Amino acid sequence: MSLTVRHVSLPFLAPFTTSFGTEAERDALVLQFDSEGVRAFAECVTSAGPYYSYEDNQTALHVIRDYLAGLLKDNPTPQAFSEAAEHIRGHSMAKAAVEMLLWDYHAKAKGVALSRDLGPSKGYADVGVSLGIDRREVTLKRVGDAVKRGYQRVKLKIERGKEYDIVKSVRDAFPEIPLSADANSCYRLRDAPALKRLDRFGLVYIEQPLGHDDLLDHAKLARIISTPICLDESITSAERASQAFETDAAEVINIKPGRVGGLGNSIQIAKIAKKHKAHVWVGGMLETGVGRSFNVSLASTRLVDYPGDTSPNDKYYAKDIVKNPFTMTGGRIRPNKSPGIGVELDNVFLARVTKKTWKLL
Ligand code: OSB
Ligand code: MG
Repeated sequence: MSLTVRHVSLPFLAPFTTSFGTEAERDALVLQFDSEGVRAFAECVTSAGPYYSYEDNQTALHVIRDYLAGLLKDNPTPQAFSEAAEHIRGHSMAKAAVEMLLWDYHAKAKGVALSRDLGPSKGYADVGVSLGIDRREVTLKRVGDAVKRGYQRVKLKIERGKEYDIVKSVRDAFPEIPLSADANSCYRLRDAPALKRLDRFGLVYIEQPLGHDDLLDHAKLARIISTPICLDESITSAERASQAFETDAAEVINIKPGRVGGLGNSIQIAKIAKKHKAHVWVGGMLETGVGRSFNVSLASTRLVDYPGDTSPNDKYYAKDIVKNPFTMTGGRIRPNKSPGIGVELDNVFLARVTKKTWKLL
């Protein structure tokens, strides 16, 4: 049995800017687990610094090495692992990386595709695009290209004070497209008037306008604006999802398996949303082909009803670490059919982009 973690650095085709900063490359931790002749992979969604969340690559590596790796003996099921890891507070991204490693492991051991193992499947994921903050002309060009490529929804990253102009420009040029805006937590409740001005643009939702761990002020904001609220950062567990719906803080949740502790919790959150007649979609963290394959599998389950941020690999990278990147037709991506996540690693390229390797088991 062995557990290997690689720090992989892959340059983006273009830097990605959100209200919390700009990233020029994906600094990913890629996990590899070998046991009883089965080789599994997963990706931790943390990045170099603690900006989207308090977790970053260093905290994740620490938690995986010092607390989670030891729980892998006897190849536990993802559910058994999550129960064993419950006494460790927080660190959902580190836990999710190991939980997903076990989903891939057990799906491969059984010889079934992960997308089948996750429950009833649509057979495809509905795909939208997330566009980083950029100059107006660049954004308008990107939206036009996205519409031409068949994306089913366009999400614009917004920043405080500049939201009205960018959303208006895009809406004026594309009156009909399903459009959303993601603030990544850059507003406070006192900014409600600026957010209310966006109501006129008919956004399908506004994503995480307020505090990264807030529910209460989102519930207050929901009574002021007519645009539905989608929560991302604030939803770190199934309990938080229930609380968000019970308090009417959100009508939509962006599920990122990495943020909520893994695929088991993701499915639970999707079921909770269904019970509340709310909507869910699968988000992204600019993952390499490894992390992307988990997101696409989850997004193709019947429980997920809105288009997600699971663009094909070539939106992000000139070359990815997998040999079989996803392709999109008609705004849909089909999950891989071979066992587990079904990606084939390009080992030569992987070695070239690996900055450091740790043997944890
Ligand atoms: O808030 O959804 C977000 C990227 C990095 C961190 C946070 C977010 C995002 C994205 C991009 O919106 C989604 C993707 O294309 O992977
Ligand atoms: Mg978001």
